[in-house]
Amino acid sequence: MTPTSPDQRPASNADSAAPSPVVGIVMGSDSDWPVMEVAAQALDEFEIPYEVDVVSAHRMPREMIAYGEEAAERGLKAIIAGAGGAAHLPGMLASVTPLPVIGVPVPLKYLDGMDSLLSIVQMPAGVPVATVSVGGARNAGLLAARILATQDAELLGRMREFQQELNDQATEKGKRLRN
Ligand code: RP5
Repeated sequence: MTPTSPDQRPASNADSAAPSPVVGIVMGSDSDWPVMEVAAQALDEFEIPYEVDVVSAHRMPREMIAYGEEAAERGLKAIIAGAGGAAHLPGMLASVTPLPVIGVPVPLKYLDGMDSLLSIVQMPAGVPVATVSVGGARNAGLLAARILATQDAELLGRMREFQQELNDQATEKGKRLRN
């Protein structure tokens, strides 16, 4: 993965003529973006409009709560939240929004991302966060696409095609190994 400067980070893939964002990609710091950008890429592949922002649970708690409280009314259907270390952002957002929240444990310099993973995955009953693997932002994007596809037959069809491509690629790799 080629790290992208925060300056190159898109605030959204939706231009003024495009539909409003339906997925919010948020993170605790712009330093999370090199890990999180592949979630945005996955949504781009499925032409799903999204927005991107930094909403730190610890450094800007009031803004973080407001983001979670307003997300559904603003038209978002799912939130992808990435954070590292004491990664409380996904869980805190899940506590104030009725939307599905997908948590991405961002690995930092120490502890190999185990701190981030355990902070995100170990939620109390009643407040779910769908946690992907450490650094698994692409799967977070794909999971958001699947959530949206439950209400969108055309998107569901494209997800099936994507799965077939994965199957074809794996089959081809096996063929090359056997020959
Ligand atoms: C977390 O602290 C962020 O999600 C980030 O992973 C980590 C470090 O943030 P910076 O010090 O790089 O801004 O809240």
